Amino acid sequence: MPVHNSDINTILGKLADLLEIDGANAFRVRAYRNAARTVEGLGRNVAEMAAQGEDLSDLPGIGKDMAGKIVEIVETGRLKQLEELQQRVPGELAELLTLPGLGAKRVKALHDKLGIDDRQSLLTAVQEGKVRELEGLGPKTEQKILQELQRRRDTEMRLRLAEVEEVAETLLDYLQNVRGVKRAVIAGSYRRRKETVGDLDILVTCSRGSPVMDRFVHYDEVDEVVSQGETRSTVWLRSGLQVDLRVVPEVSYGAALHYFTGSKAHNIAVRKLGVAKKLKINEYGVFRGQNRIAGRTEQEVYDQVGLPYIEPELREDRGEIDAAKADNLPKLITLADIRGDLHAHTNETDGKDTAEEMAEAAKQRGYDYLAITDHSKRLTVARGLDEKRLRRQIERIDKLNEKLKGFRLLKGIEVDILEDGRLDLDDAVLAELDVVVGSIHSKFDLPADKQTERVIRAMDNPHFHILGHPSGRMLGQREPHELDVERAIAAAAERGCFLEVNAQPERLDLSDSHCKLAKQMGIKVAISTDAHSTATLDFMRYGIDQARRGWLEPADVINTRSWRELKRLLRRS
Ligand code: DGT
Ligand code: CA
Ligand code: CA
Ligand code: ZN
Repeated sequence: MPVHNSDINTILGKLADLLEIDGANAFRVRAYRNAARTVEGLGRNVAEMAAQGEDLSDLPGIGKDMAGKIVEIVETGRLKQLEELQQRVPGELAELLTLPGLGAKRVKALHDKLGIDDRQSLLTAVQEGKVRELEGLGPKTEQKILQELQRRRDTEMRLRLAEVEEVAETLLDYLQNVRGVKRAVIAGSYRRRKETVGDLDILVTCSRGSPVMDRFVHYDEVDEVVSQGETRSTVWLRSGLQVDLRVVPEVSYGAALHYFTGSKAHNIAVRKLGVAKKLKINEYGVFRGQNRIAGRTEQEVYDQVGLPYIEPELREDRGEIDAAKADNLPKLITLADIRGDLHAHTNETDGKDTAEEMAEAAKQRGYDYLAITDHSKRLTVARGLDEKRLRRQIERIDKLNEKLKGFRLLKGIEVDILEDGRLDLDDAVLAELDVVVGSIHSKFDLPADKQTERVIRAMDNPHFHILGHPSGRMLGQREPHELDVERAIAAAAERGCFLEVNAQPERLDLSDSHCKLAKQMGIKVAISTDAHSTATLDFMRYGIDQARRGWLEPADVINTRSWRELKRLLRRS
């Protein structure tokens, strides 16, 4: 990797910031800043200069010592001194430097005077109005910092649904057991089963005098109480999740549940329908003038605006209101509709359990079939199968099937799609399989047209059935690769192939809106767990959540079929 001047500039600048926070001598700090500026404004590539043996200490403002550091960056792409400093200065403190109005000097002041060492302590200080009192930081800057902190929390601090689930359900259970609590329910994006959750919104109804608020703020996992009131409190949990709890009267329960389930866009659309009927709809109920005419249940709210009940997963204002008006809402798929799983690994490659154990676990889940789809040889880190090993696995599965009663293991592979769109295994062996899942595990960075061509070429192979984890995204970790999903869907439709909804909680790939697009374009999907152990066969329900958000019905999903029907679907003409 060639080192650009801007890389050097960034590293030296960061070093200067951390030194300043760390309380280093002001001259030293300035020396780094000056050197950074010199490099930035040089107009020549410093790495090349160094390679040609030029003495960097000839440059203005750069001494012997500094030249040595620049050479280190040029040669290694890193600076040891910076890395050591990053160990010492709290990482979160350095992050505060990127907030509006906060340079190193001010971050240091925040740290020394107010004990602020991370985003959360800064947020609290801002909310308490302490920050504006520091020199040079007025209410205006404070407001800007607050906005930026909230924006970042909204975008980056979203947790994956599955991570939130355990924490959320344990808390819910705890609240349900508090004296006087009648109902406790989680609303918000969690109830809509969105792939990531910003914060948790819990509603409670209870009898007078119930200590629910008190119990809530004293819950074991609470890290910090942001606010506490009679009907609303907000806390941070140790897991990094913010939770809002609201106590609502029984007569408002349905209206409140509807309101706090959202989405906001859906609420606005429903409220508009109410306005047309001269009704006011809010979290307390449905009102005509001063009279509350509905609000005990969500159904009552929808009744008032003349709509059938709309499932939470659909409440995104993506057409559900019109569909409801036309009595044309999808009858969403449920976990009970699933007859088998079409993507699973064993300990032959990077899975944990044997094919037999996987079969037993799938059987226990009430399935009729499970496809064993281990990796192919290109994926060496997973000890991918070559033709020979795959043939041996095929034989073993044939044997296993002889003794499995009322259940069938399908012979499959998750074959790598090579850079040019060829598949990683011979056609002859692919032809012996029941299910071929093709996936991209390399060259994620091709431009969209190349990546799309690659996928379409793979589908040209007559043995190809299902495109595995189509976009390659990892929630919060890896952006989807550039792929024209619409074209890929169209190509799959033409060729009689299918797309996967990978149910791994960090993948959920296809996304909800791409599920919907696939349905609109008339192609079916497979909802698959990509399980690497018996336990993770349970990820199926996250795939179902995603599919429901994508409007999918049982008929849109191939693994709701019996093996006989599925076999026919997989046959490419
Ligand atoms: P999140 O937390 O970012 O994952 O997403 P939500 O949908 O849970 O959003 P949140 O926690 O800000 O608010 C919960 C629900 O409360 C939201 O889905 C709809 C409702 N809500 C919040 N603010 C407004 C508003 O200004 N107008 C209306 N109509 N509803 C709102
Ligand atoms: Ca929320
Ligand atoms: Ca909230
Ligand atoms: Zn894969």
